Amino acid sequence: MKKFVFIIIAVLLVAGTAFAKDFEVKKKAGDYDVVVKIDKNPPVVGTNNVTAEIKDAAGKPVTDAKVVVDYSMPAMPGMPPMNYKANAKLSGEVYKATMNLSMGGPWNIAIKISKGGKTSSAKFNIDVQ
Ligand SMILES: [Cu+2]
Repeated sequence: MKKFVFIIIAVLLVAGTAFAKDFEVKKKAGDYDVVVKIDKNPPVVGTNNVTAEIKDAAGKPVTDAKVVVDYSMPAMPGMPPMNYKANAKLSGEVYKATMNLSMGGPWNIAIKISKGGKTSSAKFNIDVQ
């Protein structure tokens, strides 16, 4: 019985850690590999901190690009489309930005990476709670 209780607690701890993990998505943006993390999982109404790790085709971190987080919600009945931009700042080898999501529901995210006159985007969707 004691052993059984121990196993249950262990399972709950592992599950709790899994839920506490950042939202993470890996995407291609042109030749870049981008790993995006959001500190809320699922993302929430209000402040969400985003980090983007960008690597070039050779696997080298890209630290000299201009990175913008574009987040938008399509039009809904009685609500016009919403579109916001946040400039990301380099911190070490990752880019950081803050999104302020004004309502729950589906949002489209585009991480726009500009370098050498060329812009590539990593796009994905989130379901905001
Ligand atoms: Cu809406």
